[in-house]
Amino acid sequence: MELWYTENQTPDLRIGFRVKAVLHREKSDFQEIAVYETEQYGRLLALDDVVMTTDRDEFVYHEMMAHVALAAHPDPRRVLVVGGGDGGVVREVLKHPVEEVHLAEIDGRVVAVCREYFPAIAAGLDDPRVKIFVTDGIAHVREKENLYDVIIIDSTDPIGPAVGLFQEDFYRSVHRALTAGGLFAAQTESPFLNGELIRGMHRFLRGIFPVVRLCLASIPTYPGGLWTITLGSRGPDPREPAPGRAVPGGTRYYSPELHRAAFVLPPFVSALVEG
Ligand code: SPD
Repeated sequence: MELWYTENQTPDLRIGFRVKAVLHREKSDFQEIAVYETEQYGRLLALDDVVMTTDRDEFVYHEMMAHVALAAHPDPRRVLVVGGGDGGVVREVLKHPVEEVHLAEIDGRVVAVCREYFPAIAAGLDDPRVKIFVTDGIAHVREKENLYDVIIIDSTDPIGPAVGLFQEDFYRSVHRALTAGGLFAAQTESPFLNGELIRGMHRFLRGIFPVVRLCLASIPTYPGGLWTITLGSRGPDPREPAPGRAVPGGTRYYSPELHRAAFVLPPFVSALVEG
């Protein structure tokens, strides 16, 4: 009998993956964590039945979440990743000459499961520059002031414990936790399915950060296939890599040309973030 993993992306839309094997399933204190071996995308991590990452398309999301913000900063030394317990964003951040990377992940079981089933994604977690805090990212950020050059918010969808990561109060804390020329990047969902969320976030972000931008990446296993990353800056405009910044080689989606191109928005997306 064929086995399928199906994500209900909206009440009217599903995406299905033919499954070779269910490798892991557990209920942690926060969510259901599952790992499937799929035919099309290799290993797939699902949290509460929502696709977080897959072996075959993870590079797009993790490279864009990390490199756009890092390359836009002239000298990023201390970086915070909120969420992102799989380690994919941390792995990419470590390709820059950073001094310290803090990971604030609420669910320590996600880190443990990903170390076991996604060793290539979790590869950076044992780097001596990385410090893992198993804690609520919102509280972690609230307690910090003028500490991080870059903050990357690699959250789950805006349901359950992640709701606060899409709210104004949290971004006021992000602003405070950043250094004077610092910037953040946050995953902000699909322009096809979450337009009003994106519009609302950009409205309040413009009241907090002098520069707010949106860029796009193509992620086939996320709802709608086209994904948004929102950046807010206290200093540089993230649409360009900072002058003279060397960009890490060996990336498969990100390049300096792609960096600039990712900010060219189709009119239906610019309409979400203007006014
Ligand atoms: N709809 C899924 C959005 C998930 C974004 N975060 C994924 C975590 C991968 N590091």
